[in-house]
Amino acid sequence: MTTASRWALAAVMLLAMIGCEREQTNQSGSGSTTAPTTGAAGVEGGGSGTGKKIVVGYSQIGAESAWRTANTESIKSEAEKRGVELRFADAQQRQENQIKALRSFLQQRVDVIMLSPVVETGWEPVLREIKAANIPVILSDRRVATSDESLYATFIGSDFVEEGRRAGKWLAEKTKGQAVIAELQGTVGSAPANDRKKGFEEIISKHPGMKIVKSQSGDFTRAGGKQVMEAFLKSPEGSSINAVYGHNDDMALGAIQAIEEAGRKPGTEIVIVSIDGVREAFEAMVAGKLNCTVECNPLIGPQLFDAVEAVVAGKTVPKRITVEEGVFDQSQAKAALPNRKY
Ligand code: GZL
Repeated sequence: MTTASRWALAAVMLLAMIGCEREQTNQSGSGSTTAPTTGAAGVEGGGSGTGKKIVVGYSQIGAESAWRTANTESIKSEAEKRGVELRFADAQQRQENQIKALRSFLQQRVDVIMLSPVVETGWEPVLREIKAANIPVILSDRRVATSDESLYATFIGSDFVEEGRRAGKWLAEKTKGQAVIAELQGTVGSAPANDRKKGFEEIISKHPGMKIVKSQSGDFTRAGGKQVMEAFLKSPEGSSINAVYGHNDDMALGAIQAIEEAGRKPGTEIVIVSIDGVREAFEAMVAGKLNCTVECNPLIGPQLFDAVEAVVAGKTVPKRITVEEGVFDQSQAKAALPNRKY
């Protein structure tokens, strides 16, 4: 074998060894069970411009309400439409499951992490770990309580305080400022529950004739709303209740069942206002059992993935992106129902 061919063979063997080494680093480094990802946007020669799929790790709260189901559908369908690999984790409304999922996405070196935080507090440690790994975080639907805005790229979701104000204004007008109110709160510690309570109370505090006599969490579920309303109706204040404020439609629909089972008339004897604007709320308004729903738009998939693509491309996005929404009562329900998208 000539000297030249020996050198050529050595070069080929050296290149083969380097190739194997890189493959092992990718697989052990990323801890990924699938093909190595691009890692944080632009790292490891991946990221935009290489034709590789963007990989998003998404921690969703659960499937507690019709709103959440529509929100998940909007996000999954938009990821599919844009060719983004969405790694989806359902937390069943438990923060510890969300934190576990976030750490797993960190290990997988996804390009972007998306989070709908079930409660406001307890996120800073894990968000700091993610920031240290230079993986952008997008908050979807609900915010986290932190003074360090560098822990996330943007928060896309509704203004829950305004939703609470709208519910309070509608009820004040409907009852001419005279209402004995039962309040069905959302998940304890969640941004929508905290803020919807705050906005509603801001308005009814202006009306001495409006008073919340019972208030408890139904955890945003229909079963929870029914159970809590049953207890309210059996309480000493039960017979005086003539209005219900539900932090979401699912709990209000459960309360309607409880009111009917107690032999009272939802929508007339007891006026009911809630938030979300899901299809079944419109059907209940057409049936005269629900009086008003304040819209909270779950269809934010397009806005979320606009933000994903922007951060992967290294662009800055506004820290806060809000969602357009309205208020619907029985007078508009029948006409609006055919056009409802969730
Ligand atoms: C609001 C969302 C709330 C909905 C509920 O953006 O977080 O959680 O109002 C859902 O229906 O469970």
